[in-house]
Amino acid sequence: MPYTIESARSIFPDTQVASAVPTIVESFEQLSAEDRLALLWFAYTEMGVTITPAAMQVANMMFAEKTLAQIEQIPAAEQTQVMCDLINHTDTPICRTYSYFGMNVKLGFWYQLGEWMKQGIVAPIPEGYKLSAKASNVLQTIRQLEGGQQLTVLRDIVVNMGHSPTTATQKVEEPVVPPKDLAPRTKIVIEGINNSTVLSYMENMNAFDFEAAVALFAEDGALQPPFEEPIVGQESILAFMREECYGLKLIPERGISEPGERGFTQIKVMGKVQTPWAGDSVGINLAWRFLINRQGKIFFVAIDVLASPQELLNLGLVK
Ligand code: ECH
Repeated sequence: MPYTIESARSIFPDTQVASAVPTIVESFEQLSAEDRLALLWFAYTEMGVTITPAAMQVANMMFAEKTLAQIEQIPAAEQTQVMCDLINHTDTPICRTYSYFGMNVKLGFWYQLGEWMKQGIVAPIPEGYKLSAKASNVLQTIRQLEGGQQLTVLRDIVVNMGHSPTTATQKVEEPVVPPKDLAPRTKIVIEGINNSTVLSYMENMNAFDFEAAVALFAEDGALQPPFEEPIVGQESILAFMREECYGLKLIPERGISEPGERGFTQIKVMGKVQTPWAGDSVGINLAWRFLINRQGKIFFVAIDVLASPQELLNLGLVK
């Protein structure tokens, strides 16, 4: 049987992914809006990881300026209402606008609101706010996660906020403002891997040369980001990379390559990724699971956040 995207998703089935992340996001969504707002504030301000605005350079913040200025000018009670609306996915003009922002703009938008909350420009969380027992449990679970997983939880929550009408959600394409210079090309060495497609993939991603990275995919190839459905086809993958991958640093460490069916090759690489939002202070532990076709093109690659650093050593070798 030839591979399908569906069957490709289960290569290296013993990879242990950080399933705590979607579980926490789900229980978070059950809480009241006030609790969710306060919980995010506590989680963000207590997080061991420092968020830097350096990533704002890769975010096209121009898209959020009008909305931010609007929020800055309204009374405190209305500011809190806007934030609760965003958290509640309420159908308001601001929530609709927000849902059209790209991932980095959404993060930059909340980064700015967080700064304003600290300075008293935007309504802070009421002093002495007491979380419900359920919310305290969720916060406690977040506290126990490693830094990379805390970042992933916050990002996933922020990305899901706002309101997108269920019909005809044609996302407005943001004009791309790539950094002036491509990042310097650095040669990648991965212990146990000499597959040139995989090595070129890592090098091109780190150079933000997404056209070259996408050219390594089969035309109907797919990329599956952590906790998401696969993105299929070169054009869609390129749009995704332009929106979400500037500033990422891929740090693959070691891997294993084994023959698949019909001349395909399956390759698992373990390593880390750094986000421009946290620089080199956090490495998110990852696995890339590649399925390379007979022509040496990427038919499928899944990127998984690993359950624990110990998983970095789990190459799926038969014991
Ligand atoms: C305040 C209170 C009110 C509510 C809110 C607040 C603000 C919260 C803020 C949160 C900021 C969070 C941030 C999180 C950043 C997370 C970044 C992550 C990046 C992961 C990247 C990965 C990349 C993987 C990939 C690889 C590939 O090879 C292919 C592509 C791709 C406090 C005001 C909300 C401000 C900044 C987790 C995993 C490796 C799949 C992309």
